[in-house]
Amino acid sequence: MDQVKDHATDEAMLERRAAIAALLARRPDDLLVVPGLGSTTYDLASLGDDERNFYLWGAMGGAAMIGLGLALARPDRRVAVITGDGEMLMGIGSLATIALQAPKNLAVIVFDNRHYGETGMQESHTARAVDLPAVARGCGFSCAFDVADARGLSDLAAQLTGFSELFFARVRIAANEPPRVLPLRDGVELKKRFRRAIGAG
Ligand SMILES: Cc1ncc(C[n+]2csc(CCOP(=O)(O)OP(=O)(O)O)c2C)c(N)n1
Ligand SMILES: [Mg+2]
Repeated sequence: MDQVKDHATDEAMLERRAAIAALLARRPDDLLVVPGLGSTTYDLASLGDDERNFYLWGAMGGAAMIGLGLALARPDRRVAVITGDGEMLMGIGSLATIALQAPKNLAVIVFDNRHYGETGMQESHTARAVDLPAVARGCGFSCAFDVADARGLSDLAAQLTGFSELFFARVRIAANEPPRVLPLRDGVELKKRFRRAIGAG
């Protein structure tokens, strides 16, 4: 688990749509993705729809725990939660439970733009003090990466193609708002097709 190195530099911030595209460019068949509500859902949808995506339109603070449930229920799959800093902060205690359970098939990735982008770009706690990888480590994650540039992103993308240990990653992204790409909004249908996609429906 040492492929992903910290490469924090002062280079320009990563752009979120380029970041999601790079992360999932070689998405393996078994990878289920749970995006947080709002921007990360739009980011994921910008890559094209996929029934292995469980889009969240609400449940703020719940993305990581939904990922934990999936990872525990389906040890034959890998699960990546890709959420925002505000969403992660709302469910920050989930990191403690996830680290204790430590499913080997779960990745928790936070797109940290230091703002609540979806609701008008109010500053979040990560803009001032909260260091998410440090929080994850403090909760017991043995792997918590800090990704700030293209090299780090490419390491993280490689990691996602076949990880075998729980990890956390914060991806530092620019606080911009690309045009929204809205996937299906019917929660019942989203659940049904996701269950079908993983052979549970
Ligand atoms: C319980 C609850 N509180 C507040 C909101 C409003 N809300 C929706 S998205 C969001 C901010 C999300 O910020 P972040 O996760 O950092 O995503 P970003 O858009 O910055 O990528 C907020 C406050 C909500 N949907 N549910
Ligand atoms: Mg944010």
